[in-house]
Amino acid sequence: MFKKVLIANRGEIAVRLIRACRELEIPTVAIYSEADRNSLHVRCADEAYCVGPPPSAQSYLVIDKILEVAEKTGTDAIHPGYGFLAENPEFAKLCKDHNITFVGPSAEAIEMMGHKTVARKTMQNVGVPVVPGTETVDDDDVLASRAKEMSFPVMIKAVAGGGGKGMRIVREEKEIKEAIRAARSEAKSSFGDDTVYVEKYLEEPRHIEFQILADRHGNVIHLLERECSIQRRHQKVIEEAPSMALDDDLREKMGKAAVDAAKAARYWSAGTVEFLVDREKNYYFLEMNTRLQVEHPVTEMITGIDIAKEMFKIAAGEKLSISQEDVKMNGWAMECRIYAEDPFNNFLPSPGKILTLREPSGPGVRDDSGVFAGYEVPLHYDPMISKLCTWGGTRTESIQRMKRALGEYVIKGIKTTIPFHQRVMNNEKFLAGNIHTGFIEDECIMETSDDSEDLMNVALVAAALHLQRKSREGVGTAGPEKTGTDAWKMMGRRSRWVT
Ligand code: MV4
Repeated sequence: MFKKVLIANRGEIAVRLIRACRELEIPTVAIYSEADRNSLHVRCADEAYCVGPPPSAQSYLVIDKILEVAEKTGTDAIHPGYGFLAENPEFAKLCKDHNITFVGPSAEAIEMMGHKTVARKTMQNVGVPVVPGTETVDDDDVLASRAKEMSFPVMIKAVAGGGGKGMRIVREEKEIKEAIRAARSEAKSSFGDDTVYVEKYLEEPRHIEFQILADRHGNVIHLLERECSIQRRHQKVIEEAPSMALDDDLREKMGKAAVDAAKAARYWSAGTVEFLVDREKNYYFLEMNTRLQVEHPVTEMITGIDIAKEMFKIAAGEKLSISQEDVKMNGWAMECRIYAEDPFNNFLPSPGKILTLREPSGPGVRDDSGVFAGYEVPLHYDPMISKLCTWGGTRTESIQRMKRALGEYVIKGIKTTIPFHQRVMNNEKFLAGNIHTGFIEDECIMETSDDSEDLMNVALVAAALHLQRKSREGVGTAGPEKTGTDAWKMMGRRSRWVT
């Protein structure tokens, strides 16, 4: 096993990984920015080093600085968590060059899955269904005519994309040219690559993903599915496992497809294969996330497998100790992501000092938190402060426990999304399991404010966040995982708010 592990991340996921290391009896090194000097992950780690000023581009994303800390502390492995450098193939390669184990997949697997059409082709070659679509086409006129042949609606996607950027839905022929131009331009500025292709657009799909574990000896298993259809502006907000949409037959088929996908990529480590599932229960490969995901706890709760610990064991060269037959589905788990945002004011970020904190506990409750009473939530990063998860023998019990736990949760000093979750937990369609990726927009869970002063605040924070993001999302570095507020998107997408 490793002598010492550096956690190249912050917040709740850094704390989660330090806990895994403590159980494995591996000493840990934390890194932090000047804004995170007093944060929980710094307190939990055995050692901690400052790597720069608050902006991520000057701290959590500075590879040289992180490797320098690793070398001076005698670290032999680095876990990147999610976001930041987790899906940066260059970082994975540089770790290897420095004789430090990257606790994740190979640089080659990250790179391949980061390119949408290359990933699609790899899946097609092994018989995993993908959404009908084109290859990359450089000429706008040729791409437009391919789209017409496919029939509308279609979706234009950036090959370097992910999480909704560089994507455009096109419903009519007359919109196609402009949409291609817009998608290319957004892709160019976000990813430094304006290559796009076209897919058939699926209406109201479910987003179902399979957790996989693979060792460095070619063994691959899946740990069942998670239902991630409850999203707001491409950020997941509630996840559950298993999914109401799958029966045993479909679960087995999709699980096998996920394992085939990982094998085709010569994948090792923990990873997630995402699918879209349509109303007719057809499933299509969407993308593969080559990292530990935010929502991994719900899978841990229904399988009893500690995914974070497994990642370290796999990285150290151990063979998987579990076979597919050992993976048993037990009960039902839910996750509510708690953000420091004001749900009554367009989910405006609500940084500030936490004055009072009482975290829920009791039967079936797990709260993976990155905060404590007296902590000041900084404005520089993703505002997710904790992940409240509940387990129950049935979906109903899991929801009852979630309602109970949300009611127990006391956070004073900042606004949080707890009231939003309480509404979803009482929504009839949610309770019936009748959900899809447009659920939140369709159900109007929160009334939005029309007060002009509120709107001005939204616009100001949006502008500040936009500048901050622009400065940190350097070309070629994977951006933070999509857990943060996308307030800046309101400027473009909800014209009503900026009129
Ligand atoms: C789609 C789609 C419908 N049809 N592709 C959004 C994020 C990116 N990873 C892929 N996304 C989508 N791709 C086709 N051909 C609908 C979405 C989508 C979505 C997917 C997963 C979760 C939430 C979503 C919300 C809106 C759109």
